[in-house]
Amino acid sequence: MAHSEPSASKAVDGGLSEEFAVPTHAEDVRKLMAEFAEHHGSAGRRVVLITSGGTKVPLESRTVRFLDNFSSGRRGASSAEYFLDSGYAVIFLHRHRSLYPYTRLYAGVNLLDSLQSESVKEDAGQILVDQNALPNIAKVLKRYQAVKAAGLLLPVEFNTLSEYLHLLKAAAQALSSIGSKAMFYLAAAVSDFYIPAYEMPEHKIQSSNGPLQISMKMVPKMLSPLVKDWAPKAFVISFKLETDPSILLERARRALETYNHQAVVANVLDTRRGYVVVVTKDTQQELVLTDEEVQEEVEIEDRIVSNLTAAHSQFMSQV
Ligand code: 9Z3
Repeated sequence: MAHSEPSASKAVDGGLSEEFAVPTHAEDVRKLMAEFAEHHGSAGRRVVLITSGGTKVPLESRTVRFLDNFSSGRRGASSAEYFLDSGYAVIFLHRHRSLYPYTRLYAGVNLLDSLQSESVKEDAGQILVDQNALPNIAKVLKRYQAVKAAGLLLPVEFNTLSEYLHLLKAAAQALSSIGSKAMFYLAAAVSDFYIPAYEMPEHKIQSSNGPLQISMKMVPKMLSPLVKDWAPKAFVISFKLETDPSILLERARRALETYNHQAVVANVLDTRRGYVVVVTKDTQQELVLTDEEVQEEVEIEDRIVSNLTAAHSQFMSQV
């Protein structure tokens, strides 16, 4: 046992700072995000915080083993591109090495296989790109460079659940200054369970001690303080992932009732690329891609983002 058990009194954040050590860079990142939000907000731009990728939960303090939540990061990364296309500035809070906007389009490609140096002098500073290996590269590069030059994308990385939770809190505080211009698009796959520091063994768990039994605590639900205290004017969207379709909508509705935010995007693991339901208090909208659209490489994130940006406009006009 590494630390003593924290006191029973819990802060408004469900005990976040008591149970999870604050990352050393959290305050610097908060300032960066606040400057980004103020800069874009004062230019009349909306800002979306996208969370993307899965959280990692360590089983040992000097971590050899950990539990991971599944998410490739594709939904977050592709949505970031559609939000940028719609004029939003984007804070991209993502799991280290999960898919990233624009580069995600070449995720399966070995870069060295798509470059040619034949007939090019080594020191000439020029290299040929194989257009078959990197299709549309010039177009994608232009979009990426335009976004970068305009400072419209702020990437922030997390690895562990603890980093994710603290950086989400920092982001929410940073975005509170722009009120209803802020959107939270919480697509990251976040663990429901963790082992508190005071129950975690310091060293690698030994298999010589026999089969492993672990008991995990419930992760505090950050959506509650986010909606109530940290960014009460923002437009907040959470995602609900299930593997059993029969319970999906009931769970999505329950999340809306519990946290009182604006919408839940409900999806089932196997069908998430072609079917989601956007659930709000009064509506339930299915977004579906036809086989033809899948063939044409239409992405469902395009539909999700159009749906939510329109709802965000309506939300802003009502406050
Ligand atoms: C999602 O449901 C995302 O749509 C996916 C995207 C993780 C399925 P990929 O990254 O997949 O494109 O491979 N994210 C939310 C998952 C989650 O942990 N939700 C919590 C829950 O369902 C509530 S916030 O309880």
